Amino acid sequence: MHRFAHISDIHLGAYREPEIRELEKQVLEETVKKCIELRVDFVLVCGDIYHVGIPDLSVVNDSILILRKLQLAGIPLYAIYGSHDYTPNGTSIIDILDTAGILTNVMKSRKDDEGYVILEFTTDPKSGAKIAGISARRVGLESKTYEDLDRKRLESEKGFKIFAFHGGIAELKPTFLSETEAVPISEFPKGFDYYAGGHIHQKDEFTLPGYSKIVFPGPLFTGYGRDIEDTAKGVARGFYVVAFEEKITTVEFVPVKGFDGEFQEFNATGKNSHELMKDLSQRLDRLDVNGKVVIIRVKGELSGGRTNDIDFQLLRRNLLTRGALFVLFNRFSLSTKEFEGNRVSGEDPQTIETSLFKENIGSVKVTQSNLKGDEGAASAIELLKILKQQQKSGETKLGYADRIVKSSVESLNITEEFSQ
Ligand SMILES: [Mn+2]
Repeated sequence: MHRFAHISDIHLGAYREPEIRELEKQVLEETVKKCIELRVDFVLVCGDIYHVGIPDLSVVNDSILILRKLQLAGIPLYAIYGSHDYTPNGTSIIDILDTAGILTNVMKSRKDDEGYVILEFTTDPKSGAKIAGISARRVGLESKTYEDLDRKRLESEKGFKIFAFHGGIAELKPTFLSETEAVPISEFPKGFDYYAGGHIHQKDEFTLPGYSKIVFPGPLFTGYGRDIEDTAKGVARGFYVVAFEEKITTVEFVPVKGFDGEFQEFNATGKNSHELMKDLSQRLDRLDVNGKVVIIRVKGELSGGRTNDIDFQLLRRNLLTRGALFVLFNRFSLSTKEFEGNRVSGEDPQTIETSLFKENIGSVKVTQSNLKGDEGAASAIELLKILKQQQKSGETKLGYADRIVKSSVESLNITEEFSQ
């Protein structure tokens, strides 16, 4: 009997706050401990180990200290890139961990003479399981990899086979992701024993004709955006353990508790800022928040007053004084009838960024087709991701500027016209 652990979307470093980072570390520690206790043959992570391609070195150091324990226990760690792990140009942390022997990147691809994408299998020495994987890549490029995939070759391989991927499947997409890119299942090779998914931040298991077991573990801890709300509401987080001999015998979800949460939602519609503040402080005062992560969503349109009238700092301080571990107000969907300039609301910053770009891309005059329409909006998001990168410690101002300019030009695919 063999076993492996299937983990996905850890998003280490997604939060700056030390309290959440500490919880994130504990969850990883607990996960590694469970994998060792369960004596799994290997661990497979299907992308987004880190929240960004070049994370804070303190986050990297902490995680290596923990992941090393797998290595010391003789448990190999296999991984593919997630959409957050890759960097538009240059080396990502996943490459460094691969070089250092902490993990093995199992996406090994090449193109044959006819332009087909050939994927090589990675064979786990102890269990004999064969893993083929497709990492997340830039929007557009990824679907091309699937389109050109030599499926026959993958399908004819004998043995216990796992297909690792990071992305949505068109037929299985949850409604909240209906706008993101997805690949039709027909482009996946058939007949693998297990399809190990990542990217979809919602735990689920599926079976489709020809595709026996498709599993998304969802985020291990809490990811970002709406994930922390779901965790606070009590949605289970964790990973899968799959037992197999020649075929799969069991597929089990192993929960890992991140924190005790409290989620509250307030609708501001019909209230003025003064009334909302009163409502917030009264209801929050009644909550038992001791030792909990408290997430509060405030939405709707105030009938009067400004959103700035709500003293969120004061409300937060009160909750912390009463023992809350961490407090987060999501007020991206709060607006007011009174004029406040060009304010856009949405569920979280990512949604707001995407809809802003999509709304405004039409007003940008460009000749390059990849900078127009939805693809243009995707490029803009890509560019924003690069521009958010901070200067690394030890990096000169000039080096920093150079790196940002180079990555930006490359991400927009305008290298040829600009290279001199
Ligand atoms: Mn993710």
